[in-house]
Amino acid sequence: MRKSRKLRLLIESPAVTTVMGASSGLAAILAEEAGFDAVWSSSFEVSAFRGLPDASLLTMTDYLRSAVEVDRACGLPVVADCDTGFGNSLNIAHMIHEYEAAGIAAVCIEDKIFPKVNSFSSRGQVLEDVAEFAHRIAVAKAAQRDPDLVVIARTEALIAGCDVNEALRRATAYAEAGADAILVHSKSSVPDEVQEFLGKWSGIRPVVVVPTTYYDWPVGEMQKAGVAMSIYANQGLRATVSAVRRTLSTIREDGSSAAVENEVASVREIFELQRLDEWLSLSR
Ligand code: SPV
Ligand code: MG
Repeated sequence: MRKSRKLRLLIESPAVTTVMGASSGLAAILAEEAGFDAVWSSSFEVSAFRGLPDASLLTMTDYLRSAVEVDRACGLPVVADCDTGFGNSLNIAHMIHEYEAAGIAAVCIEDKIFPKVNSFSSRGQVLEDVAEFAHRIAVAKAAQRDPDLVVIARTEALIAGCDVNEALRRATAYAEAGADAILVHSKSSVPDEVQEFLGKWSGIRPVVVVPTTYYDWPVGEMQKAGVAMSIYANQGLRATVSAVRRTLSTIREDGSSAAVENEVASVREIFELQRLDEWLSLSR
C-alpha cells in the first residue's frame, strides 16, 4: 500500500494520528521504533541541523531531499512541511509534482508571505491574502496525480495575533478550495484557542495541531476535542541539543568520556539502528 493511502486511513480513523518531527534517516528510525504513526519533516528542524534559522533560507530542493531521506529510512508516511509553498501558485504546482513523484505522503503549506520566519519568532508574522492562498490550495489539489496525496492547509491566523473567528474564516476558505486537512497553529501556552476553534469548526475537514507551547494536552483529551492529527514538531531536535551539550561539556571538563559512557548509546546500538548485519549479509 502506498504511504499516502496509509496516511489517509490513519487520518480517517477515530484515534489521533501521532506524528514525530524527524529530519534525518536516523531520527525517522527512532520515531518508528517509538511507535509514532508518521513523521514530520520540519522546516525548523531541517534548518537547525544545517546550523541555520528557519527563515526561508533553504530551497525546495533542500527540504525535499531531507523529506526523501526520512521517507526512505522508515516505513512511516512523511508529512512534509513545505513552508509557504516556495513561491506563488506556479511554484506550488511544481512542488506537488516533485513531492508526489518522490513518494511523500502529505504536504503542508502555510498562509504566510514568503520569505517566512518560524512561527515562534518574536518578529511579526504577515499573513497571505486569504483568496490568494485558497487559490494556491486549489492549484495544489489540481496538480496532484495520486488521489491519496494529502494536502494540508495551515493557517497562521492565531500566530499572527488574529482571533479564532479569523482562523475559522481562513480554514473554511481553504477547506472549500479542496484542502484535505486544516492545520491550526497556536503559540498559546494552553490549548484554549485551539479548543475554541475545534468547538466552532464545521468538521468538513480533519484538524491537525502542533502542541509545542501547549504541551500539557494528552492525546486522549485531543481526541475528545476532535483533533485528527498531532505533530510533535521539534522535541527530537531539542532533546538532541540538550543531550549532546551535556555530553560534550562533560568530556571537555573531565578530559575523558568515562563519565558519559553509561549514558550514551553504545556503538552496537548504532549498528543495530543502521541494520549493519543485514547490509553485510548482502556481500558474498
Ligand atoms: C516546523 O516544525 O518547522 C513547523 C512548526 O513549521 S513550528 O516550528 O511550530 O512553526
Ligand atoms: Mg516549519
